[in-house]
Amino acid sequence: MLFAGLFLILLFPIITGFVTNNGVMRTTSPLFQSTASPSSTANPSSQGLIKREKILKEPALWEYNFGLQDPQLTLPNDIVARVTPPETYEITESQIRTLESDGVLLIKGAFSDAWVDYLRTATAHQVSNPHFWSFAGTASKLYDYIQRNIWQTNAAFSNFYYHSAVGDILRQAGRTEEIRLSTDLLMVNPNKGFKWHQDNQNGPIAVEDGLRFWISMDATPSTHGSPVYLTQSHLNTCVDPEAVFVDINMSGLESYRTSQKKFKISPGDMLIWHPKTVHKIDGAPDGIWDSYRRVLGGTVAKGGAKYQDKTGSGGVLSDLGRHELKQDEVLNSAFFPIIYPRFNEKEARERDQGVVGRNPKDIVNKLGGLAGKAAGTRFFSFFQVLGSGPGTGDHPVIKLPGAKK
Ligand SMILES: O=C(O)CCC(=O)C(=O)O
Repeated sequence: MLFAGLFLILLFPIITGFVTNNGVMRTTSPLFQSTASPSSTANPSSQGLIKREKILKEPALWEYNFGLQDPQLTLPNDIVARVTPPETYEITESQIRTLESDGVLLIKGAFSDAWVDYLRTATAHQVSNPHFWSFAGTASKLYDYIQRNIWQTNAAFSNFYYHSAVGDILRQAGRTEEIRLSTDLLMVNPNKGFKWHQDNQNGPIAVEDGLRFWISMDATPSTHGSPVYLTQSHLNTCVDPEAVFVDINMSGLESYRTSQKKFKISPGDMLIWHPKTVHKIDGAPDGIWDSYRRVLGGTVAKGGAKYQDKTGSGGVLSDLGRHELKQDEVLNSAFFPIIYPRFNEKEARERDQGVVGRNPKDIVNKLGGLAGKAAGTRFFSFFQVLGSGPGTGDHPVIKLPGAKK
């Protein structure tokens, strides 16, 4: 019964997507283009004269792929996959202090054009060959394409973590000697955007052990899509640690809500923030992206982080693998691969062999605890923040056992 319920929940978005977009084929969109021009004011479509068209249409049911994918991309800078040590990139003490005091840091041009092109090509391949694990977010129209733990299924992304300077940047930002990838997300075009929220899909780690990262392959359009943060809001003591959505008019946030940082993003820019920092992404007003906004983001764990079993809470959604870690054990597992000082060959091999991943049994076991009332409500709230809840337009409503509304 429970299995049937969960199965329906997991299938719901795909069924909805299929019915509402019956027969819609993917566009032969120029995803491989090096720079998609942001929606510009000079564009008649953005002035309401021409109906705006999505640059990317959602996949049909039969287009989804399973298992491991490898677009066999050549890495930039003569890097030999699994041989060359990761690159380095120095950030300044002043940047680290900005992160610590403001709760968010923008590093302009952290990744070169070569890396941006690499990520765009990897994304283009992924979107043209959609993976099954993307269907919940993609078919329900939250994003044009979104997939959690993309590094597990697509070798181009794991190679990015193993060989780029991402680990080196994050270890400096976190003042730590080790970085493990806790969870990641490939996010293409956040349709109607994310409302104000804090992050609690950080994988199985404590908030203080996590650092959020966000690497953009595109410029944000001039009219929408900029990330906005409440400066210093990581210091707040009023937002429920389990909350996803945050009402910034709530009592206790007065001193933070008046100081907002809105970032103008260019390709290769990287944002790093504290998981408690309250932030939002304003989507396209009509939910239609006629240019690309491709981002690779996620959470890394600092050295010494201990496994936190989140079974029974919404947090488990970012930890659906069948590993053997138990509460408070050091996070030392191929499911959370080390990327600084350098990748571990055994962990990388286990990824390549498909030992690391998810299967339906893992999901049923781990989501089982969500059948409880309170947890169900929180899980529901996670989908709300993605814009799929009531009052957010035409997105489907996902009902869970125990969810109140
Ligand atoms: O860029 C996005 O689409 C969402 C980013 C975000 O708010 C997050 O990763 O927490």
